[in-house]
Amino acid sequence: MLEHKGVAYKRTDLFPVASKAVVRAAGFPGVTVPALKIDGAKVQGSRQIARELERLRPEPPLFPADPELRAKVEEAERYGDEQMQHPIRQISWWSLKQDGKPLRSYSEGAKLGIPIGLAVKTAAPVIALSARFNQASDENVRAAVAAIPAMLDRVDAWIAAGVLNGEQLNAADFQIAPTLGLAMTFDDLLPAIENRPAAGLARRVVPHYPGKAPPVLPAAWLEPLRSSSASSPR
Ligand SMILES: N[C@@H](CCC(=O)N[C@@H](CS)C(=O)NCC(=O)O)C(=O)O
Repeated sequence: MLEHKGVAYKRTDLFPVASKAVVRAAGFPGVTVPALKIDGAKVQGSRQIARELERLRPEPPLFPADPELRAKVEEAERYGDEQMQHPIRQISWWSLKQDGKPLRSYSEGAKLGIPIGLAVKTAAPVIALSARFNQASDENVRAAVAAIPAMLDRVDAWIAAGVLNGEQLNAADFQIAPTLGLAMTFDDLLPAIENRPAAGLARRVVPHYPGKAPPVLPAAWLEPLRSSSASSPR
């Protein structure tokens, strides 16, 4: 969104878990990232950041001027934030807990302040805690996987309706595409997504999403995805 607005920025990446304390120590009210300091203001939360950027720099817009279309974009944006981020986060931590080796690939380009090799070597407890904090239990992750086809159907329908992936990218595109991009780094999930319009949105907004993880999910959990990828539009 910063690049869309042409706002120069300095990026800092934080270790999961420790990020909570760092963000608090930096004076933000909550414990989550993304968090942004801009013009002396501290803005936290992806949706709040979109609105503050729109206020500070209206062009190019992140929200359509037409009120009806804006309401639809805001609905899609809220859905992405509240319904899509969490299940994909749960699947991600669960998968990395089974096999931590792919972690290095996710750290590509990260500005952590210490060497990536060292960060990766000390990652096991961070992964375990992140899985726990995100309630990434077997049961929840199985449910999260099963929810993916309906999620993708919604995104594809919004794309078909011109709410997402239109000529001008909007706040909902920037909200949803990174979650899709993360999901597509998992070889378990990629086949269910890659031939759908949703994949086109992800690749447009985040052409080089770092990370790649080989399959680790039990075959039975992936069953709901098999019928989804077979029936998805090509
Ligand atoms: N949905 C919110 C929060 C995002 C969120 O939960 N971020 C995670 C990292 S992906 C986080 O900071 N977790 C730390 C915590 O919940 O304590 C947003 O889009 O800004």
